[in-house]
Amino acid sequence: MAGRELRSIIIGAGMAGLLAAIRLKARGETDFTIYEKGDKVGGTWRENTYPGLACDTPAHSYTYSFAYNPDWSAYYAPGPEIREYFERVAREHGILEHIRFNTEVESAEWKDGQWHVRTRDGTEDHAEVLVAATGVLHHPLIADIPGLDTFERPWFHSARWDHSIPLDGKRIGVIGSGSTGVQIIAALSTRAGRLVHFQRTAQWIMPCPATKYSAEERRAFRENPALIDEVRSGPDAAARRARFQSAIIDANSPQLLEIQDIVERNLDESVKDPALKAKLTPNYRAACKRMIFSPDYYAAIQRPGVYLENGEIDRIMPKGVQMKDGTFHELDLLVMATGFRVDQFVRPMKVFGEDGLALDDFWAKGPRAYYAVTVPGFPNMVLLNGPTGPVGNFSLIDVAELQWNYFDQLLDRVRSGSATGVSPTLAALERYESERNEAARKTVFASGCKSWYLDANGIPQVWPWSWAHFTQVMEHPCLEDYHINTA
Ligand code: NA7
Repeated sequence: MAGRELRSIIIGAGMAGLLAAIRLKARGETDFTIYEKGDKVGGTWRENTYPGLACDTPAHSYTYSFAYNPDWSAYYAPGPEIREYFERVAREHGILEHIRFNTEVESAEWKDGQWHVRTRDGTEDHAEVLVAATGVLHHPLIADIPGLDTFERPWFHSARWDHSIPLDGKRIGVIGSGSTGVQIIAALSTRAGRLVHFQRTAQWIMPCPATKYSAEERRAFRENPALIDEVRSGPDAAARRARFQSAIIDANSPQLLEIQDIVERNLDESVKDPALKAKLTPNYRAACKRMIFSPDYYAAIQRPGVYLENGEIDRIMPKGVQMKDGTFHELDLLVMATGFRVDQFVRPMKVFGEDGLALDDFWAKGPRAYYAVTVPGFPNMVLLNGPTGPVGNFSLIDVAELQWNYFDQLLDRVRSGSATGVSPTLAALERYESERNEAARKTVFASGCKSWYLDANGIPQVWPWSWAHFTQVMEHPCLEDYHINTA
């Protein structure tokens, strides 16, 4: 749709922020600035540099639809390669010159039909459109374990890896058995002198191929992009997605039983020692927590010098970790692979919408957004990969692309001059939330485990319906559910 060009402010130069910028540029809107608090693009792929870092979504699916990458080295791409991909795409699309690096946004306020943004260094800027592309798994959660402040040796969170600390031959402890902890253990199992994996909760592990693409395969991908389409959405991918989404929606589905069977067999075939197998066996259903994909964790945990500690930690002492049963693990390095505070989204940034409404107040009971993208009282603001979007081994790039297409259509109202601001009605959000909460209670995520998907009341804060339903609602916004402000 033709119309006047809008100015946009994008917060964050990770996968979603770059996507918004590229999409704006593609439609000829070049009046935008990305504020990025770090010194490089890539978001989570810039912040996480731990050994073993990889994406558990197949590389060709974790790729923008408009920027295929025939050169992925493996079916599951290593983290540094993904970071380089985002750097290259940003460069090739001329986005770097729009980014203000090392500039953290402090506040954003909607006033007189504009977003007024202030950065920590005192810069003020304004625009009609605000894109919050601030990421989800972003604020490290440091386990609240007594005595951490007394530990005399190096320790850090997995997303703050200090590469100056030696690893080879050292006694290393890793707390946490999510995707991160599992990848770190697999990577360090051949390097550490002694490696202790502190596991509070066992995890189901999906076997996956450690396939590396040969030069020939990469050439074939380059010459024939249909082969990339095949990996992204061919029959195998479609079947996997269909199985997974049926399992999510219905905790009693045959598809979930099939997944359960695969993970149980994986454990059975990979671990023969009954005591170790018992420690590694979760007491909840597969896919209740985010499924872990690993080709090598079970082999790693059985290597000489690697120990699985599933006892209760009593406290951290100056030289190691003291267990409640009296065991003491002396360590040279302690890694907290303890996850992230996932309820923050755009915060700690202060955002004020119409009539000074503070997002913090609107979200007092938890982050909410209509169809996971827009918030009542906050016109022309989009949350990419915001609260209640699809999670659980779907490609967040696909999610963000669909969300952007949806929001872009809302902006057409502003571009055409028929509106100054567009935001969902409170009634629409409440209807969405009530239906979503009801459906969320029936998902596998609510089938009896703790995970970062759950809110304080134990209700999964995620998309509880099918992927097809998500793509369908993202196709066109229902304008009756929106307030259209006119000047
Ligand atoms: P996760 O998946 O949130 O995992 C965090 C892990 O840390 C998990 O095993 C937790 O055990 C453990 N944890 C947290 N606090 C403690 C304390 N106090 N004591 C012991 N263990 C603790 O984070 P990841 O970084 O692994 O993965 C995040 C996402 O990144 C992942 O889902 C993918 O999307 C990519 P718990 O299970 O709660 O008992």
